[in-house]
Amino acid sequence: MIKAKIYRSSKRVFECQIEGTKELVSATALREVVKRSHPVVGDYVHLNKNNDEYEITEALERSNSIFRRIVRTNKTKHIAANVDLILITASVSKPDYKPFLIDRYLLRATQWEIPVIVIFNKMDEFDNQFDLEYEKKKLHSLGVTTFEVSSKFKENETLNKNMDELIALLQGKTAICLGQSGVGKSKLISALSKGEIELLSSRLSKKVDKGAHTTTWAQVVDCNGFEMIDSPGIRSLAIQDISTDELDHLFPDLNIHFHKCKFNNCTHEDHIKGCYFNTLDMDLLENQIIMDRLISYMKIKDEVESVPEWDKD
Ligand SMILES: Nc1nc2c(ncn2[C@@H]2O[C@H](COP(=O)(O)OP(=O)(O)OP(=O)(O)O)[C@@H](O)[C@H]2O)c(=O)[nH]1
Ligand SMILES: [Mg+2]
Ligand SMILES: [Zn+2]
Repeated sequence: MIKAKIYRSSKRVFECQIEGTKELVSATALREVVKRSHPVVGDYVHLNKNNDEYEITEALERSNSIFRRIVRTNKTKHIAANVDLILITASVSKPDYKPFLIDRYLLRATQWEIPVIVIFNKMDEFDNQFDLEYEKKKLHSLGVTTFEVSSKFKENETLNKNMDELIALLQGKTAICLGQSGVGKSKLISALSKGEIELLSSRLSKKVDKGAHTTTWAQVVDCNGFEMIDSPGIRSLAIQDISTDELDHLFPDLNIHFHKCKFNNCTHEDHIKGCYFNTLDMDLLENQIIMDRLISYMKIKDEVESVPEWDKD
């Protein structure tokens, strides 16, 4: 029996790296394994070799996974397994930096119970398009580490040093890049591999400054000392699979304040009497951060509540 890890997947044929080697082999999963385990990239599997053909006889239990619950069918769709760290990847130029999107990814990371850091990519193009220092403080206050890098240009000493620090942090881990199409996830992984791997990346569409959805499938990339999972830019980050109660727990920084409102069904809107958030001194940076997060929370809550309860699970 051979132990291996799935690097790429399709319906029944999987590209696997044999443990302890750099050898990649193609293996077909037994029908019952597909049915039972729905193997995905990052899964550990057992292989059997039959006349030069490999077959996956078993998928091992996952430590965690990146998943989505599909409301309509009440099924969970797994995208990648056994992930040590999520790199929420954002661009500081084009596509525009969107704090609201970051909050959505943070919420998911909390739901998946996977540690997260935020990468500000394309720093070579940063021209104060937004208040980066404020965004960093906000993330740091949530306990999230940030890195400013350029995946394209190698002339800037500070940015190179940041990339090296990121590489040092990644040693021994399996990490996944998540973020909008066009922010440079594939380019970042190529840079992290120090030129060992060149992943397909492509220019933004000129008209709309949006990504081209270049990466279509998740895959694991061996970066010598750590592994990176490239993933497609997620088109929809709909939040409809989450219940209102669950949502409060996915904003732990706000959840510690909710009980301070006078009424426990407080909607936290501007004019509401007895709302703790309306008493905050907005001259203080920490309170500005709380209010910013509250706005994200309320937007998401609106979305969550727009799904009828009967359609949720
Ligand atoms: N100037 C600059 N351009 C970058 C940087 N990183 C990526 N790019 C460019 O941004 C474009 C998109 O990069 P990709 O790596 O394809 O982006 P992606 O996030 O993988 O996109 P999808 O696969 O569509 O989800 C390409 O033209 C890259 O060359 C960077 O640090 N600086
Ligand atoms: Mg890509
Ligand atoms: Zn309130």
